[in-house]
Amino acid sequence: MSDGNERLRSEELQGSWAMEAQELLDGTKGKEREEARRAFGLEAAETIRDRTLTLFNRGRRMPAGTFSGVDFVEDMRELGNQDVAFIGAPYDGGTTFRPGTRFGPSAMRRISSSTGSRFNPGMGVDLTESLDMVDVGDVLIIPSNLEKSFDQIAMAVSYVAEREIFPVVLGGDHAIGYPDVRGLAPYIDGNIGIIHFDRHSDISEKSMDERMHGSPFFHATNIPNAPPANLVQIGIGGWSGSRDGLKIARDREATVITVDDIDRYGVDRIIEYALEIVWRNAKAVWISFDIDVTDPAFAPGTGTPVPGGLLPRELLKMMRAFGAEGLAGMEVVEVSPPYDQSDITALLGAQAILEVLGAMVAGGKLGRRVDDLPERPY
Ligand SMILES: [Mn+2]
Repeated sequence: MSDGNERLRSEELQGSWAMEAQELLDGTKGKEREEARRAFGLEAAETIRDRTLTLFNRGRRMPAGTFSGVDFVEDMRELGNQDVAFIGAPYDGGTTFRPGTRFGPSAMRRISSSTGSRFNPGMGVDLTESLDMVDVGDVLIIPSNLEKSFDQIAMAVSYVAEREIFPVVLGGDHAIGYPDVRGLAPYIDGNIGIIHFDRHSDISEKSMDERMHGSPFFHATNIPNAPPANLVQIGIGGWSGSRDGLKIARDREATVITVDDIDRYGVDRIIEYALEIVWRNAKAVWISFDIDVTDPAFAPGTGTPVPGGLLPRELLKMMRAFGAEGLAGMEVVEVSPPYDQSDITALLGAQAILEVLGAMVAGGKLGRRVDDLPERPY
């Protein structure tokens, strides 16, 4: 014990003791846990140099719950035979304005957690009866590296699609729209059509020298079986983020539907028109739902809000209509809890997913439908 006058020696520091102790504390339990973590999470994409990192995040900052309270698949080698897999992609390094969507997956999981049934009176569907749904947790994201994160996300979506399981990706900013389609495309035997809900056109080649959240559909529609002729953008408008995009959409002959178009022609005619284009010579359809297509009064929790967007009832009706025709997967992006109020944005994102799944069941496109229901009034 130093009396305060002698010179302090290193062996008298707790830090020195801790450095010695650390080695002895590294016991068999830790090693076993590490081995299991690496096996359960699968091998990371090739571009990840640190091979101790896995494809799915196992063991580092795990989500507190699962989407809609479904079972969590810890060992990804066991995935197979399920109908639906919820995949978190908590990446927000593609954000050009206000960040925070890395917390989107956990907010949608928390607000949707439920131990009860998932019955919808309008559809006559109970999702828990009709679908085998699991949550596979989060893709292991590299927060500072967009391209490595793309490789991880695309590989994770491929892993699910390869097993013929319907992927539901919980974003994340809209940059993930590109790797999501890239991961799905090899498993579609023909062209993929894309329904893209957004206030922004998100089809610029780059912003700030990178493939940021304003670029997913430039790169997605460069994929040979995801042609821009089958891209339908719904809800475009406002005063930000669409000038360059409209030029590219014109050059590529994509379809752009504004909020005024929906006002003028009505939701039903827009649905009919969008379905005709998205399915033309296509084998499958993907929904990319940017929550900011919604009026910020109903969805304030997003990085780049634009007043005057769609109303939840319009939006959910469209989701049901596209779901009923069958889909190959969907993503919900740009839910940003730091700007949310009472979780209403996360709740809308979660409900859009449930509406799509329910409509797919009711339409006989996914899972097991009850066929002897009474005749519907309309
Ligand atoms: Mn947007």
